[in-house]
Amino acid sequence: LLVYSDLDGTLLDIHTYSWQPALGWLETLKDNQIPVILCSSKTAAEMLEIQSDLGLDGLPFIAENGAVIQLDVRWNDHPDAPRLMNGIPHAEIVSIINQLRSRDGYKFTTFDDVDVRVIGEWTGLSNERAALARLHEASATLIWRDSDEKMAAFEAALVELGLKFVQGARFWHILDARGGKDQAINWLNAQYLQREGNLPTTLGLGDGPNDAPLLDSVDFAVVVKGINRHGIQLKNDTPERVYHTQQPGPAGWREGLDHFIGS
Ligand code: 2M8
Ligand code: MG
Ligand code: MG
Repeated sequence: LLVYSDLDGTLLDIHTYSWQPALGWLETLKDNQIPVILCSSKTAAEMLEIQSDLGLDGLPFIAENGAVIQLDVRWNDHPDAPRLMNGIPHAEIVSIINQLRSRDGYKFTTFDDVDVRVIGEWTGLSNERAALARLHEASATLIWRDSDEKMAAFEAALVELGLKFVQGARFWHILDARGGKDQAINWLNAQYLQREGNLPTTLGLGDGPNDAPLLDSVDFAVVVKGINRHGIQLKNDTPERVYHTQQPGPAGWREGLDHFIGS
């Protein structure tokens, strides 16, 4: 079994970032050598810290919504070790969105427009962690401050340029259309297949619209009750494959594992 999990609002409480209710399962999975592969909007710098907080050091992870893939530490023979970028770098994305903003007057504020203190206010992260949240390698994060109509036009302009616009819990993320949580999962599954000779069953957990590609790419999916009112639309939402939790955040994470693996 391979477990792919979103962080904010899924394994981590959306407000406090605590994972306490999931501790028992994290330990059981570790004891059984079942990899928990974190898959988030966060930067690799943030995820290295969180991976270590959760006792998952050395495992692969997916950062920046799939634009960045960290390899397993044991795969150091891989040409892209320690991590690879799926698409154009952060600086190029920033320059593109700044051009669109000055040409068409869209109103948004990116993580690059503000300092660490403001990011701390927006996210509730400590200054240290907020600084890590700015270290994007292959995506950009912003708060949208314009109409829905303007958003549709902005998104169309991004798509035209080979980028995509992904909704997180509180923010919007822009990355190369070649990257995504789904592409990253498929790429990692192929690595496991190649290195271990068989493809393990996959279980995914997520709470936001940006987790739909994650939840569509796994054998079994847990939709953790989220704060986003638009919810998640899945391609195959049968009760055998998809479990919707009653509880939000890490309590929902535990509930999902109880459901599929047993309490
Ligand atoms: C951002 O990600 C969340 C999760 O989906 C969001 O979009 O609301 C990222 O910028 C990440 O780097 C940061 O740690 C997180 C903090 O809540 O927000
Ligand atoms: Mg989330
Ligand atoms: Mg996320």
